[in-house]
Amino acid sequence: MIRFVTGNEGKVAEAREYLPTEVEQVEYDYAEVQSDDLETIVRRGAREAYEELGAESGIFVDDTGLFVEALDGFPGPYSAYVEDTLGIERVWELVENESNRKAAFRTVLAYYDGDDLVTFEGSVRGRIVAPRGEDGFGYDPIFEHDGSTFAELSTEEKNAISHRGRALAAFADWLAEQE
Ligand code: ITT
Ligand code: NA
Repeated sequence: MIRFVTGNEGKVAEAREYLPTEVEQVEYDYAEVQSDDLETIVRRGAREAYEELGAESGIFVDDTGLFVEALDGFPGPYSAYVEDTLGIERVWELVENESNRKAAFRTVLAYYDGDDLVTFEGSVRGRIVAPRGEDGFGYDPIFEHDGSTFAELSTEEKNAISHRGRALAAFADWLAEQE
């Protein structure tokens, strides 16, 4: 069993589909300094959560951002705040009149078991479109890759190509090597 420290159930569903081991969701608010990059946030978060929650199993955290080219990488590390305040419809409106609508999702995971502190990352390129689709979560309805938005894909289909799926694949490989 490993623990996933997150308040985001969409992330947990994706991790459960991918990882070979049991994943327990734990809600704990580790410090996220918004000016920091994803890697710094997760390294610090995994260590802090492990020290706070105890050593019964390894712990991982996931920090993700949507980086829009025409907006110089915004919302990036501010993605959660921007989803809560502006909402994804208004992010689409910010990009609607740009000729360049390219964007990328990037995820960094950090795992800590009291011994190893390891990170895994994944990214995927796509473009920002008007919202479509009912599945997924967060920015999925406005992120299109290969003709479909991520909200038009099943969890399995999204994992096969997504930022988080790639990071989880690297994490799963590493876990398998530890056995
Ligand atoms: P935790 O920090 O508790 O894990 P969070 O939702 O705050 O949950 P992030 O800071 O990593 O997680 O997420 C940044 C934002 O990006 C947030 O609004 C998420 O809903 C969104 N997001 C994360 N992964 C996503 C994905 O795979 N598809 C679409 N949106 C995603
Ligand atoms: Na967060």
